[in-house]
Amino acid sequence: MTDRILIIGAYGQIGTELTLALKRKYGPANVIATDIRIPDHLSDEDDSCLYLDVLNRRALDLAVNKYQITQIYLLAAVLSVSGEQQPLKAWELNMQGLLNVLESARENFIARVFWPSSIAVFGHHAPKKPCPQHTVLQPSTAYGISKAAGEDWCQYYFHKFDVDVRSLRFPGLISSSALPGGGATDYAVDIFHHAVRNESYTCYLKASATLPMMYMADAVRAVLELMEAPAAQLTVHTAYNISGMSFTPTQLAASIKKRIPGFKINYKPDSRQSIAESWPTSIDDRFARKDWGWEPEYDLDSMTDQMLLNLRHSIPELQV
Ligand code: AKB
Repeated sequence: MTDRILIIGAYGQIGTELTLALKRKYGPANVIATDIRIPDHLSDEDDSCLYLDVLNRRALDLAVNKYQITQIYLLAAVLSVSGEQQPLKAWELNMQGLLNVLESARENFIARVFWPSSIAVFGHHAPKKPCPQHTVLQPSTAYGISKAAGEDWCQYYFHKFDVDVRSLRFPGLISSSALPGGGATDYAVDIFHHAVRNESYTCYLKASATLPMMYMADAVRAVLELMEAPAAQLTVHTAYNISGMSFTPTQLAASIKKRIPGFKINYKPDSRQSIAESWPTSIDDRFARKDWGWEPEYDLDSMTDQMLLNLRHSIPELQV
């Protein structure tokens, strides 16, 4: 039977690139991209998108049945910084959205579900460097609380109801296609948008704030590889730690300066620094490597090259 894919939150930071990758893999006709915000201009490869609010359980079930869905990718979420402004909204969307998808998957015999977790599940009491797969989770943010609870629900639905739900604890994701929305790691994308315009950048984290990060091409490949892995090989049913690279704002700025010598950064840490301080600085991803062969391709310098190249091609005012 052909897989039929439902993506919820198709035009967010992960969805923008993952939707295209899934359309390439399964064929555009087999991928139903949905969001609550439909972009004005869609690319040729990406010419259809439906409105779907994951909090509307009936609409979700209707879509699952109408399009004979076999896999659901739930990407809609409120991230760490936005979640601190509206903690209950973060809890409602992140938690009720996941529960709606898990219930729909259970009732409609969906073959596989993907749901992203985050390094935000770790708090001050988890080891910082590297942070192991199995450790204490005492998240510092509403977003982290919803992701940690969500992981437990995924594991519960797996054991109790045989729902094959798979998850990754993403670090900060860096992409040239979509702007991040409201996370503590957003600086690592914003900085490139300033650099390609020859503008200096004021960083809201301390110069020395090391965080785990990943280039989006690696993140998308990780999702595809995890979702293809034979079920019998998977030993983690909460969410897998995965690692890409770790760097400080100073190291990222130095990598940009090697390519744009005039680039300047200054620092004005704000409340986002305390969120960053509660997260690990590097991630031990040995379970992902062993169970389904995870290996990142991009390091700091190759990611910087790719980001600058892509942004110079995609920002209209840089084309003159
Ligand atoms: C955020 O900063 O909130 C996210 C994350 C690490 O999950 N990028």
